[in-house]
Amino acid sequence: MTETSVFAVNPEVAENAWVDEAGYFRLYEQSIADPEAFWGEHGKRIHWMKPFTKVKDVSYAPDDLHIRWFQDGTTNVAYNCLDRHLATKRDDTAIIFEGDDPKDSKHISYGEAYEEVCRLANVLKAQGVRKGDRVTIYMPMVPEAAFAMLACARIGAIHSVVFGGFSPDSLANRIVDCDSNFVITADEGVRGGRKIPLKANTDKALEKCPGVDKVLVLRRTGGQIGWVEGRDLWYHEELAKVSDDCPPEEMNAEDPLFILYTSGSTGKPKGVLHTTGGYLVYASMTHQYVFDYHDGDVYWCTADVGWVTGHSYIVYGPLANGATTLVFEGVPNYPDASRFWQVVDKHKVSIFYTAPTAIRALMREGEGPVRRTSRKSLRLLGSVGEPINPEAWLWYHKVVGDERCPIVDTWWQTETGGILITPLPGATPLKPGSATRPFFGIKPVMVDADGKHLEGACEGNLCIGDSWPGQMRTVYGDHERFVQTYFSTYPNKYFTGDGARRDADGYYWITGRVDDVINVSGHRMGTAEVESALVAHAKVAEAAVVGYPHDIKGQGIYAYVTLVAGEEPSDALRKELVQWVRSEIGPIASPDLIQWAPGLPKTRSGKIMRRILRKIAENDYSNLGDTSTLADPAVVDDLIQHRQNKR
Ligand code: 6R9
Repeated sequence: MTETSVFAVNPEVAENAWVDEAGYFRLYEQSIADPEAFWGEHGKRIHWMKPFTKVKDVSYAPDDLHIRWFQDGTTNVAYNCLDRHLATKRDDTAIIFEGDDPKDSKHISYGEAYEEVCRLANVLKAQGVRKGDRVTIYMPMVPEAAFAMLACARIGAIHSVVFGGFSPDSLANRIVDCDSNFVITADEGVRGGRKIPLKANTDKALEKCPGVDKVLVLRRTGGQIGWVEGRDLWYHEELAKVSDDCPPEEMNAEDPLFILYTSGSTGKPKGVLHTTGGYLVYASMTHQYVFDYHDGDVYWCTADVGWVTGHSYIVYGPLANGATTLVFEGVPNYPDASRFWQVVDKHKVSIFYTAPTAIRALMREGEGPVRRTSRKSLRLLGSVGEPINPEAWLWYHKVVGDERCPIVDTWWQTETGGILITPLPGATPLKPGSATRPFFGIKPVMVDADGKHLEGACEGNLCIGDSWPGQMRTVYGDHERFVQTYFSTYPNKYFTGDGARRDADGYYWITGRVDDVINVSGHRMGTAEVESALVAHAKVAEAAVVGYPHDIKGQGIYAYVTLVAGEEPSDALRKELVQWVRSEIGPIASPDLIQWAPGLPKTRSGKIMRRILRKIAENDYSNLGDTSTLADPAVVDDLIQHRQNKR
């Protein structure tokens, strides 16, 4: 890809930011030269009941893999997120709730959140939940989801949040895998005006989970639900029965905080395990620096608490920093495509963090719905979840941010607990499409397929050479899988599974999962690169590219293309797009086949399921694998039909 323009740091932003460019380099060098000293200092940013004396104890050797941070310190995450702020912020807003219905919103102060979490923690205790027990949280995007997480943290129970869009089967598998016997859910969720039958799904899931003996049910809609006497309890009734005094459990830094399931490239989802002290230090520190959070900001991350982004950057990072965090129940296009920006104006949001897939969807609707709103309160924009193509980046910058707001393109993973590669708003000149530079303490290492270290400008597989406090500690119940997945491909390094390019300025450009990289006539090509070129065409709304077996080239390029509303597919347009990609990247990138796709198969978190697209591209429909996690499974049938009939 050709180098795009560089957006210099705005001097005004730099002046008011936690770090400027010189500060970044100084701190980064310190963090790498002496991690013990660096994290020994920054580890103090949270409250410790018993201060740690040991900072880091890590070995990446496959036969002796262990990761320990602040291991002799004790603390409590809920104490850090709530109690600690009461003296100065009891009446300040902790959570702004914006409901699916625009008429439905409220502010919850730190004092109120503290009281409710204490009550909920007492309910859990009264129902027999003990330190170390696993509690499953299957909730809509309401403040009570955050309260549930914090109540677990308060008593030392390990939470496993399951995204409310998952099916009963997926929920059951996750409950069984971690042997959880307590579920917190709601009668129904509401998204985009539609009800989601959370309690009915839970009932169905529990047919397969004999171990679950209690279900706590939040009344969200008042809809009709089934009820199992002796098992099911109303949230509001139980909370009314207990006191609001619940001393926080003293937890060791390395005691588990939560399990979060994430899909691997193979096999069943992995239960990623995060622990207490290091995770909180890292989540809160990245939240402060990456989003340049200051008191008075109104911070909004549009993720769902069912994903890691919701854990670290809706709940734990912001609340540990005493921030005001917005919890949004709805979707970007309900009641209309202006909703995000209406919410920004309504609550004077200053920091806005979302995913490229949402940006592209809104881009498709044109500038009108954005321009209708003011967005004056915004000062910083963020992106996460997948590579953001320069086209979408530029639109986000120009149309949403009125060219005033820096964009932080934050690269990280469920496994990393927090952001690893990212710009800092006051410190990093931006290049659209690049996640730019490593955060403090992060040592990216680029390797080739054989594990040879690559220096300078290069393209290869992205590993991380040393640990950071927010790193996952194991796969719950399957430590061997942890070792195998992340530490065996390239010994003594954490392997991210992502490919990346490092340019001459030391900027990182994530090219996508390594299994998404295709090899065309011996040339390695990031599918994201071709997609980015396609999406840059005015008539293309979205594109997904996969490799497929090709007699001469080894792999050919197969592109699924969704057109902008109102555009008609035609052979002429197909030729035009091939020509377009050739001129954007080069002849080796020209798509061999373009299939018109009215919709793309996406997970509910918005990630394109390339595995399915590869199968369809290969004309192999027999083995599409598990499609149950798709947001809209019907999309697949549609694509197959197009493949067979029209192409
Ligand atoms: C936080 C999150 C992780 C995978 C990761 C990578 C992709 C995330 C990205 C990005 C390019 C970014 N990814 N952020 N790719 N630029 N800014 O999304 O966690 O759901 O575990 O996904 O997402 O491929 O490996 P998770």
